[in-house]
Formats: sequence, C-alpha cells, structure tokens
Amino acid sequence: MGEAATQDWTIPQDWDAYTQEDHRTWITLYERQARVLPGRACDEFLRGLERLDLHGGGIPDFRALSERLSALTGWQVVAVPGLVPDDVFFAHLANRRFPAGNFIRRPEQLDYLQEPDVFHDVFGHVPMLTDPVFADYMQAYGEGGLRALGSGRLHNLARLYWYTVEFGLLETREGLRIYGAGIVSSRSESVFALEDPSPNRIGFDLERVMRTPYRIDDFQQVYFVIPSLRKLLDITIGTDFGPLYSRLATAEDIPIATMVAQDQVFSRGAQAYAAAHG
Ligand code: HBI
Ligand code: FE
Repeated sequence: MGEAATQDWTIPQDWDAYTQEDHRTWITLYERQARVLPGRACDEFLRGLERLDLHGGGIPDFRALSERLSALTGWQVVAVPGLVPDDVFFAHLANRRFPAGNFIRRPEQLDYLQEPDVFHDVFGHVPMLTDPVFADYMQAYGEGGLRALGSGRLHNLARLYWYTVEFGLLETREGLRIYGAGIVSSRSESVFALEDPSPNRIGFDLERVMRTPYRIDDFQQVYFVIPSLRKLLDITIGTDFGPLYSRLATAEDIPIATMVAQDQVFSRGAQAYAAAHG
C-alpha cells in the first residue's frame, strides 16, 4: 500500500500484483456467501451480483467492473488504500464513484477484519449500486455529506450510513431481507441479522437512526428495517435537514440496545425484552 494517493486518494488498483492466494481468498469468500445469501439477501442484491459476474475470475478488475456498472447506473469503482477522509468520501459518492480498498484480507482473517477490504467493498457494496433507486440514494447521501461538512452533524450522518448502507434490512412480502454491505459480506452476520433472537429489529425512522450510536467491533444489537428502497430515497431527498440538524444538536442519543415508545417493533431482542418486563 505504499502508493502516494492523489488528492482524491485514488490509487491504481494494480490488478496484476494480486497473487494466486489473493484470488483464491476472493473465490473462497464468494462461494461461502453464495451458499448463505439466497433467501436472505434482497432480490436487488442477488440480481446485481449476477449481472456483474463477480465470481469466476477471482478479484474483479475495477476497469472491467466499472464499464459494466456504469452502463447500468453510471457508477464506477475507484481504488483507494483504505478509509479516506469524510470530505473525500462524500465527494466520490456525489460523483457516482465508489471508493473500494484494493487489498484483500489474509487467509487466516477470513471471518473478520477491521478495515474494509476489496471483498467488503466490492462484493458487499457494489451489487446494490446496480439498482437505480439505491444508486440514487448513494449519490444523494454523498451530496448531503458535502453539504453537512462543518455542520458538526457528521456523526449523525455516519449513523444513517451505518444503519442503512452497511447494516440495513428490507421488508419484503417473503419476510425481512438483507441489503446492508456489512451483513451481506459476512457469513455469520448474514444468518445472525435475520434469525438471531437477541438484536432489536425496528422500523426505519430517520431521526431515530441519527440518534442511535453504533459499535464497529461486534454483531449489531439493533437493525433498522426499511419498507422499500424507494421509501429510503424519498425520505432522504424529501427531508429538510436544517431543522433536523437543529433538533439533533440538543437531542439525547438513544442507547444502542434501548427501544423507545415510538419504535415500530419488528422483533424485540432478549435484553430489551428483559428491560421492558423487569
Ligand atoms: N472511506 N474508503 C472509505 N470507505 C468508507 O466506507 C468510508 C470512508 N470514509 C468515511 C466513511 N466511510 C464514514 O465516515 C461514512 O459514514 C462517511
Ligand atoms: Fe462498507
């Protein structure tokens, strides 16, 4: 990773530098997810995965991937060395460029890693960018982020990203389905998020989500459920964030495992149940 990043932090993907072991790691991770995701990931994700053909050749070449993706929704994938500053990140999203780490985890790290690698970013995030509504949401998020720079509300905006783009659930006629990248790229959380009795699963509400902190080092204790991707987009572009940010400036955070009276309850986790029933 010693590449000097340009001012937008993009670097060459350097696809030729990947080893056979790197490609084997991608294929192992892909095939594990391909076994658990049918019936758990939402249709939009599974359709995107099919259309982008991310399986056979190991780690995708971002140039070929970007050609397929931009033909569908105008999005491209650019290589970055890892997490980039918020303003850089927002600027990429606002211009339909998804910044993806170009490194892949070590074989002994298959189940968890701190920084998003190319499997988390490309397998987890990119298939949803083939859906026109979600593609618009991600761009709107980036534009909103740029407007929010200097507002002191970036941590509230990061929660919105966390509880939708990373760990969001979608309500469908067949039941809850996964659209969040952090879940869909993790074999264990793909099962936990839908089937484990311990987390709370609550109907999405923009202000409620932005008041809810999150932890990055364990399974989620709360998941938020959207009624449709269209609803998520409409709420985001239809909200005047000015008054919302003013309310958030004085609103208390809602502790991560707490449920409040206004919550639309899809499922109440064990600890919240115990707290509510003494
Ligand atoms: N950078 N490469 C990368 N990927 C992310 O997901 C990312 C980031 N920088 C900031 C960030 N996410 C979060 O703070 C967002 O909520 C903005
Ligand atoms: Fe991510």
